[in-house]
Amino acid sequence: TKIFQPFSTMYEFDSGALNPQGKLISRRLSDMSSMYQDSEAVQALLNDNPLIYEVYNVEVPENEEHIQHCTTILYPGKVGSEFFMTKGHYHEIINRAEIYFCLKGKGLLIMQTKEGEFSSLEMEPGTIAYVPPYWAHRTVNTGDETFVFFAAYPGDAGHDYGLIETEGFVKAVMEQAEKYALVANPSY
Ligand code: S6P
Ligand code: ZN
Repeated sequence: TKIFQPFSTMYEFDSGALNPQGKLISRRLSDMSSMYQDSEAVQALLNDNPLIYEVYNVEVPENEEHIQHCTTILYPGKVGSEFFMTKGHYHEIINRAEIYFCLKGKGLLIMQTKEGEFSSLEMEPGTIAYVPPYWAHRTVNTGDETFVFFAAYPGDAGHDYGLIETEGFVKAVMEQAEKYALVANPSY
């Protein structure tokens, strides 16, 4: 067996970034334009193509011995009245769980199973959310500042975006009367 060397990473409290930054994933509206409900609002924003979120991913081997860990920085904003959100996914190995720890801002963690069960949890700094095995998960920035959370999950979990890309989540998170509302997604 090859022994892996211990190491640490610094979390930058102001930005939510990691140092060293690891593998950086950036997603703009054009990377997920079909996931928002209001296609006219999408078209109107596509020229600007806003940055919606970034993931700073500590690079460890993608196998069951290891624990993947990363921060997600989800910017505030809306497409029409739908809040900025992550794409959302099932894990490729679907029975792999995950822990989210909110560090900054506020948001909503929405989850669903393939059987159509739906659940949501509010996140604020200090909230530790548990995403159990079999639940797809997406985060939504329901506030007006940057929403940041740390995530840890089994090294071999992988990401399956397919079903979410075609069907979406059971509910969309929209702004209504200066609060958020969970609204049925007609294409689910
Ligand atoms: C990974 C974990 C998060 C997300 C990240 C971006 O299992 O759930 O790190 O990857 O928040 O979301 P998404 O849906 O684009 O991967
Ligand atoms: Zn995940």
